[in-house]
Amino acid sequence: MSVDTPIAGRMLVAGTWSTPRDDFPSRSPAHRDTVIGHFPNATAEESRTAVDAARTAFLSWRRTSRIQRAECFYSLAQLIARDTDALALLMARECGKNITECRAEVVEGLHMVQYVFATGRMPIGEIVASELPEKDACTRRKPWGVVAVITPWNFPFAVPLWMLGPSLLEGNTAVFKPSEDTPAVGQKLVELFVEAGFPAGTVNLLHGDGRVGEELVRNPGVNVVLFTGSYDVGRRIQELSASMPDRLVAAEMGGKSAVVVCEDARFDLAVTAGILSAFKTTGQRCVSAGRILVHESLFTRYCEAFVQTAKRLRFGDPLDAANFAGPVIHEGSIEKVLGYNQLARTEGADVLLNGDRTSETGCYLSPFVYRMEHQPGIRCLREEVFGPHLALIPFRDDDHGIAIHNDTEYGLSMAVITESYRRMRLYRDECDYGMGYVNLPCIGAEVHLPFGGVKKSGNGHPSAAGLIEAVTHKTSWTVNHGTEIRMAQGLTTTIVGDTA
Ligand code: UN1
Repeated sequence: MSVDTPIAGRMLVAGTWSTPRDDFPSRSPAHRDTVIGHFPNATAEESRTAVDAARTAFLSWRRTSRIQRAECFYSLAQLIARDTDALALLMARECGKNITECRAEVVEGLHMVQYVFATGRMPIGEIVASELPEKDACTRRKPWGVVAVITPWNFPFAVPLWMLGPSLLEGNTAVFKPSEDTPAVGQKLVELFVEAGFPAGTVNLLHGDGRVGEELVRNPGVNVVLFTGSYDVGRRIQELSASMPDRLVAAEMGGKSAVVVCEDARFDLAVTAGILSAFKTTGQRCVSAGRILVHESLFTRYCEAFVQTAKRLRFGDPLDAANFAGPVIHEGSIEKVLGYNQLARTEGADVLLNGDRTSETGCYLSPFVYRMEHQPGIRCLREEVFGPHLALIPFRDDDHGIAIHNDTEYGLSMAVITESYRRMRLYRDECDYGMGYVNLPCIGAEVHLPFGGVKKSGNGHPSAAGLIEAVTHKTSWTVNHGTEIRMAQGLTTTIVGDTA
């Protein structure tokens, strides 16, 4: 099929693809007139059927050997490797990320699948001692059941795999709802799961907007909701789930990450780290830096070098590998970013690069860069923008730097640029974050590490390799090899009447 033929959007329930429907289009942010495909918006009935299908499939999938489940991921890895170029191209067209970033994301998804396969033969529990020598005790992990996977457009391939991988390996089944901005990539991923031989009902696909997500979350047949996206939606999911006693929500909800450039920083490294953190993916990673904190002794020089470099960045056609980054995702995002640029001006920003719309046909924005002294309560220094909007903030000493770093309601990722191991340790211990980096950008996590944050950024259930904790519950199992009962803690076994 030519890359220009619009994709017929279908949903997958119990192993059967629905007939295509044209409820909403997926458009390329690079050319709003280019339609990637037409997709159905799942009805309440379709959502219920998908959860029922996952529940039915759970009964047999959880009884399949863990190693057999892992081997399905081996097949999936082969297919992802086979289709890497096509997947990257589809992603670049649908979400506007540069083709080089899309390829890196496919590789990140592949790494997750490889990790899941490789952990299939690893231990899943612990043998622990009992007080009584004739007893053996161990811990085991068991799957919860049905997992709802609700994912964002900015990592439409890797983030679903962070969630689907560990969930399915552990014996759960899933209902997956990709973002309505990237349904084509979501559908392609599910086609690969089917081709890899995952049994009917283990992965079900629903398309649609927030209403479909809400139907899923309201369904008591869903045991776990895995969500990455905005704080408001994550909060709503947690509220809807609060009345369900056995519902677990793992939510990753954005950030206002910072790079801290200390007085002993390697200067060029600090500029590169700042630029990549702020503007890779056009500032649309949840880990993107909205703030660069620079020691006052370097501040003027850093601002100049940063602006000179930022001016040279090319934001353009996602299919041209020579471009640094692409457009933002849609018109709503343009409005939001321009709104924050305006807010920064009214809050007293000293604007160094005046970010603005640069195209009528695509959602292109140039970077907005400003300097500002930190003061409490300044919204543009505290709130997530999710676009090319960056504050350069001077600080006096490490205590001041740490205080500014922590003065936001988010705590996702951070980087400190320093040559001092003492200073590095101070930032490691005093800053609020889930993922910390030294002499690196604050983006670029690898899948075998937990991915999550604190405060408004996450509720303590990190994704990727960290997700095994959320998609299983830990059980204990104790076996008596004696021929009579002896109890722990010296508890007597005498039954009333024995001594009479
Ligand atoms: C996200 O921004 O939503 O750490 C995910 C990174 C990538 C994943 C980002 N591995 O930048």
